[in-house]
Amino acid sequence: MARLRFLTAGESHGKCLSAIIEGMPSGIPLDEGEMNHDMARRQMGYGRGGRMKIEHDTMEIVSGVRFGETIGGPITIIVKNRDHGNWGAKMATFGEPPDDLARVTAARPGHADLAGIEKYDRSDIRDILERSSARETAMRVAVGAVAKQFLSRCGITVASHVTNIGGVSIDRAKVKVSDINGTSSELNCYDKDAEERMKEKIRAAKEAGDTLGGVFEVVARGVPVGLGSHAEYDRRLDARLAGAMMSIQAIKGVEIGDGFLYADMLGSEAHDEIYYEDGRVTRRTNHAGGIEGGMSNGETLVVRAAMKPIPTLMQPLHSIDVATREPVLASKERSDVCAVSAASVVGEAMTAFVIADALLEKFGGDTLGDVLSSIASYKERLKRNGFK
Ligand code: EPS
Repeated sequence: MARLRFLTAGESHGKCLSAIIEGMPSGIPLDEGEMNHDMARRQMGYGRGGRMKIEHDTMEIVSGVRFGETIGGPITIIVKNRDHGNWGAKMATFGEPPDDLARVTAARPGHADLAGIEKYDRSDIRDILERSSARETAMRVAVGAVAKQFLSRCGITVASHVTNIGGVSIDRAKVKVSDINGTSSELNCYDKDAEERMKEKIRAAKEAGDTLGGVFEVVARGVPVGLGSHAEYDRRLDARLAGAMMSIQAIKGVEIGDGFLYADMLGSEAHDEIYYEDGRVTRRTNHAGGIEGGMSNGETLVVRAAMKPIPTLMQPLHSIDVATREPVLASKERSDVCAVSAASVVGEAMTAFVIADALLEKFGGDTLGDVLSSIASYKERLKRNGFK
């Protein structure tokens, strides 16, 4: 069923991060500049920490692509960690730990530290945090960048924006879903007044040694009717999107379309009435966020995700030392105050990957040409029946 898959590997301060994508058709032209633009967008954002000044994340593709085109084999991508140079012996693959190695033993509430060290029976929380770090999201964006290149050839675009940071929300009357087009500001926010207030909130949190979360929204246009399926739980497009979004570090909630707002509505207010006007099937609303019955319905896809505040606090919370069980304050690592704008770029990437997978499931094909001709003949039928 799932035709596309990927794995990522690498520690935050290891030599490099890597990913392998398997199942991409051959013949997809890849624009290196566009893909690296997404890598840079993930690094931006008011409230990011010192690490982003060290790294200049660029994708190095080492397999599956020749002369700028996919060739059908697994695509391997590497992103080097510049900061590894500062960690050397502390992150060595072999040999003894250096004498001055300071083990991390104060678990951070909200992080993978406590459950991870217990599960994997390690004595240094670093063995857990190096992999649980959101640095891994660099590879999600790299994978998503390849998926986006494929989708753009199929007439599908994916963009995002930040709608809330620490309780400061955009004015929905000012920002329409149709405005979200990929141009980004410092916080990837389309309401300039709200963005200023969000920055103020981040500034205050930083001063207090605290952190902030928020909400972002991903919008996908050009998705044809009928991706996913109502027939089985694991073929439902909404389930696949929700799982993919929830897999992003620090995401604790996902909504499709009106999501939790539905709970307050009457059925007569909630559903998008169907019309047939000038030979076309139309809707006047999109409460469903482009998915009905687990399938795309031809409207714009709208997915929202809520991110919790980053668990590394400069004014640390109460915790325990995992070696002694003594009460301690949680460990402090260099970190971000707020990374919601970065998470929005990661959300785009995961959405692009899920749509690319669903597209291949429906249209198959070993080559981009096969996929495009299959889409074209399907769209002929859709057109006859009044769909876009
Ligand atoms: C991140 C890299 C990390 C953190 C952040 C995201 O780098 P470092 O730990 O060296 O500062 O800045 O990760 C976390 C907030 C976390 O809890 O792991 C990145 O590349 O996005």
